[in-house]
Amino acid sequence: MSEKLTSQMAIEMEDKYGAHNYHPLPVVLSRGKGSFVWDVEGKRYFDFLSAYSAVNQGHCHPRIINAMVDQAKTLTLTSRAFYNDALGPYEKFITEFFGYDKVLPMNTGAEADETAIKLCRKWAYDIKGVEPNKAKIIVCEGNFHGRTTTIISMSTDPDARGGFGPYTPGFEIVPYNDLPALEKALEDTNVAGFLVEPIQGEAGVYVPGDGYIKKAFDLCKAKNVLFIADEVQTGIARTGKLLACDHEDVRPDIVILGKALSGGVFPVSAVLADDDIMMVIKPGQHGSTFGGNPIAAKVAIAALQVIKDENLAERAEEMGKIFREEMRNLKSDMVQLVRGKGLLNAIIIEPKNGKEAWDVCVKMADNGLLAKPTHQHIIRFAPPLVISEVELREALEIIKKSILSFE
Ligand code: IF1
Repeated sequence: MSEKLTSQMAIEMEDKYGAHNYHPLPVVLSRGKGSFVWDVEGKRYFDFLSAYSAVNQGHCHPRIINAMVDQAKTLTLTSRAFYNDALGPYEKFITEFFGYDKVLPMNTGAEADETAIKLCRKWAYDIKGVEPNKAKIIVCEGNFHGRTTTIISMSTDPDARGGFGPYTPGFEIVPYNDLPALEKALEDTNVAGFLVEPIQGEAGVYVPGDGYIKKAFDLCKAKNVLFIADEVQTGIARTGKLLACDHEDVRPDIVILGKALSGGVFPVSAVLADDDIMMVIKPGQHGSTFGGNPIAAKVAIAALQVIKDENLAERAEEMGKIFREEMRNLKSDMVQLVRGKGLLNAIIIEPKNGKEAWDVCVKMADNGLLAKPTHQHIIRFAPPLVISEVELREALEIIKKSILSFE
């Protein structure tokens, strides 16, 4: 009946009927398995974006998909007006998994960040004793926490925030990886929290200096300020530990999770905290229709169980070392710098003969590997953590060959 959809047709349809809020690489994907995705013409690619680290467990992981399908056939949504028999067991599981008293379930990363902001402010008024409407949250230059109006209010990226004002007040911006600036900002007694990405993703996989997270945490503790870690992108084994904060043995007061909490199956996010913080939110003060739905509960348990059973944090650590070593050995003056932790890595591209990071990504796509430039000169490399060493070495050959083709 209908003719088969080609890549060209799919691109034209998105262009015509969809809002132009993205500029994708011209690849139309229709199937995924493990470290690979296939386009509508059947061409196979290594996925080195993993949906921005949502697909840490690999595409269509059978245990996660089965958990979803089984629950989808049984009960999908009750709302939180009633109890359901999946949420309680999930809450017990995830709080024990990460070692916190309580969880507040949401859907997207941005919603979980919003939840953490509200929680922090409420804690400031109810517990810390900040005067009404005076609470401040310190955030970092170059941050990325999502797309809501409040979250873009604390962004320093002109694309993310420009033209969307008026902005939500109550945020103070300090440079990332700058302890003296943080210490100074913390002198204000109205400061309630410090919200930080342990590695800045959108900023270009910007890894702070050793000890930054630990010292920032200690500075916050000295001032009775909540240390809030946005682990939406860095969490769930991506950087070689369950949480990126684990690298410095920091236990944040509030942890924000999203993306890989569902293995990229559908939106599941969460905020973790202990009772002295979480219990400031009372019935009716926060929530979401879909947050904590039975499918999400089952999917998240399966997704976390896979992380543990397949030792994905350890794999990320080992494979990441190979990736960085191999890339640092590449003799190309187009590669200025290689940085990252675990399997969250980036290379800084020095343009050559007018060829930039975007051109390298297009070339890699031609050669069967997908990655995305960020900030014009940075390419992020974040394959699913299930990638085998053989697959990784094959992928590295594609990356090297693509870069060297511009020499
Ligand atoms: C897009 C970036 C990655 C995040 C952190 C919260 C959220 C994100 C640390 C919000 C989301 C995404 C969203 C995605 C692109 C992407 C991204 F390049 F923009 F920065 F991953 F690197 N905290 N990050 O990274 O989560 O509401 O999207 O579920 O297209 O905007 P969300």
